[in-house]
Amino acid sequence: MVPIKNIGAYLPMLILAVICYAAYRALNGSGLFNQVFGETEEQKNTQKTDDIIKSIPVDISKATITNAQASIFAERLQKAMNPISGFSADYDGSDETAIFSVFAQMNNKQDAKMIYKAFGLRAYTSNWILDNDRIDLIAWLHKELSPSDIAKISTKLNWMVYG
Ligand SMILES: [Ca+2]
Repeated sequence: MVPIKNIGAYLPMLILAVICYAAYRALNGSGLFNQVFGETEEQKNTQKTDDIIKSIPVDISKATITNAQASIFAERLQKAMNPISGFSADYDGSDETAIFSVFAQMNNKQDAKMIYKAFGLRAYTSNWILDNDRIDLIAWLHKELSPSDIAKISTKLNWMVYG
C-alpha cells in the first residue's frame, strides 16, 4: 500500500497513464493504429463476421415488425444487458425481464433475424485495456444469461442464424 501522505508523488504518473490511455483509445477509435500497424487477425475476423451478419437475407414481407422497431429492440436488449452505460457489461448485471419482453416481440424467423442484424457486433467491454472484442447478440446473451434462461429462448436464437 502507498502511504496516503505520499500519494501526491504518484499523481503525475497516474495522470500520465490516463492521458496515454485516452490517446490510445482515440487513436484506436480513429483507425489510425490500423493504418500504422496493419489490421490484426482478430480485427479481420471481426470484419468478416460483420459482413456475414449484414448479408443474412430477410424477407421483410413476412416480418411482423419494421426495421425501425428492430433497431429499438436491439437497443433495448443492449440496455438490459449493459444497464450501466460506460461500465463493462461483464460486471453490471442484466435485466432478464426486459430481455424476455423483447423476445416476446419476435413472432417469426424474420423478426428474429431483423433484431439480430440490427444488433450486429457490439463491444462487450469485458476488459479495460483492449475493449474491441465486438461480439454478436447471441454471444452477448450467452455471457449474460444462465443456461436455463438461454434454454427458454433457444428456439428464437436458432431463428436468428438458421432461419
Ligand atoms: Ca451485464
